[in-house]
Amino acid sequence: MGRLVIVSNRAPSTDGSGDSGGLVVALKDALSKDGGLWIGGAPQQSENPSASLVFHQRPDFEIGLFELEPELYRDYYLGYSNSVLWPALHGRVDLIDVKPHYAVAYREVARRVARMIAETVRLDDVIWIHDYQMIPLAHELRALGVRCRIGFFLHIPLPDVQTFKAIPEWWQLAAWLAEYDLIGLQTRRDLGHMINIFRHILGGELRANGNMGIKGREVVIRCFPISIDVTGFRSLAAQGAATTAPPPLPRLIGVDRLDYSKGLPQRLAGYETFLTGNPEFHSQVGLLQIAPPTRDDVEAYKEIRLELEHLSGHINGRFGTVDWTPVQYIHRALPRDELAVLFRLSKVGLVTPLFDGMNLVAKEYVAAQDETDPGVLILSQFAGAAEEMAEALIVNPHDPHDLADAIRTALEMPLAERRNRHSALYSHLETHDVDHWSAAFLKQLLAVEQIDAEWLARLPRLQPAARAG
Ligand code: GDG
Repeated sequence: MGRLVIVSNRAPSTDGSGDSGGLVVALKDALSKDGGLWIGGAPQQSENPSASLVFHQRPDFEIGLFELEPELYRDYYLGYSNSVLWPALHGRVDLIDVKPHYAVAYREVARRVARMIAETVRLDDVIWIHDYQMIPLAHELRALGVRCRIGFFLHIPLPDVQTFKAIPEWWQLAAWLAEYDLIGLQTRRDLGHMINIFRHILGGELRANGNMGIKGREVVIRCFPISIDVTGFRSLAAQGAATTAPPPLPRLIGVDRLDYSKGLPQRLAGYETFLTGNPEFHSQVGLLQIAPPTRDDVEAYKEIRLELEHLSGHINGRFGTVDWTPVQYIHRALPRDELAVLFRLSKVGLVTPLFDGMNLVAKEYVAAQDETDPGVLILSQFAGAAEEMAEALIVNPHDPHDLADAIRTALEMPLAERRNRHSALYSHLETHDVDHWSAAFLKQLLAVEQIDAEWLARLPRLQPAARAG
């Protein structure tokens, strides 16, 4: 194989700062082995963007930044990616903000980025494209004659076909996806939705080998549940906790980007129901919610922020005393090592999204625990992580009574049961960490047969006229 070429909306820093956690750690080894390249958006937009990638050599791998004009970036990123695709793929079609120029910008960015990639890739390179901001790239690259193997991983959920069709460009998106050699999804749930989308929209057929046959091409679709650096996070938590005093009261903790998909108002409603039905816990427990801002310029995010401020103020006003604040709400990002310690020193981890591709916080909470006296994870049935983490207390985030019961159960759970549940969760994570995830995806991508030039020339372009349903 040649180089591994990663493409994502944002590139890692050019000096290696801020690498801790996340994708960079996961992909570093694979990238440094064969002189890898990471292509991503420049941190700042530019009125005079370069027509080619701007390269930076780090000691471990090379970075190629694509620059965009501020207006184009806004329409592509805050517009189409985060006001159309993000809400739709999270099942919130009521929040979609359709503007035709958003879709134009999205396509234009993919065309430009594909041209920059085509200038630099070699035939034996393997291209791994990340997430919903970049869906048309394989289509654009093939149109430019790029024959490398191209894989795509969707970090967020894929909804059912009817919800998918609420996106005005639903046909086009399905056709773009069908041009990848490999599509990776987080869960079996999403894999099922991918199969149905290809079947109903493009007339695809599921083959015995699990691949989809779609009008003369074969697309490999598999699920690869993403994970974290389990042992690294565990050490971070253990080291920090050794010098940190535990909180005065048993603590419940939630850590989420302030996003409507994360179920924060529903979580507070469940906590309020718990406090209402269990007065003996008043002044005996506290909820710490950390919710750093994200995509502040999108209207729906301003609304969720106001709602959360209102609800936490309401609970504190209703139940708080001079000596007790039931909800501590922090609307700021904290350093990763502090988070790890906070997870370890919290009796209950609350992870209650309404729909989530995976949810790494669920895995971080488990990894951070002290195995001799572990806390309890309360996990939404709608987080992708629930497919792998059955030993958590699984809840329906829409039902405040279910959540309230789970909080009580978690706070009263005997040590032996906590240890059993934690041990099952941790042993799974230990063997299914982020290295396992990236290795599994790359192995599958390398197993795909490289397409030859003649085949690419003959490849029928999918046309809307070929709609099957
Ligand atoms: C997308 C998908 C999928 C949060 N607050 C702070 C902070 N965080 C960190 C967490 C965790 C990460 O951010 C959030 O990851 P999630 O997986 O929970 O959610 P998304 O950001 O929505 O990610 C998701 C993921 O992609 C990976 O494929 O699991 O389903 O939506 O690591 O700890 N980190 C720091 N300070 C904070 O205040 N340092």
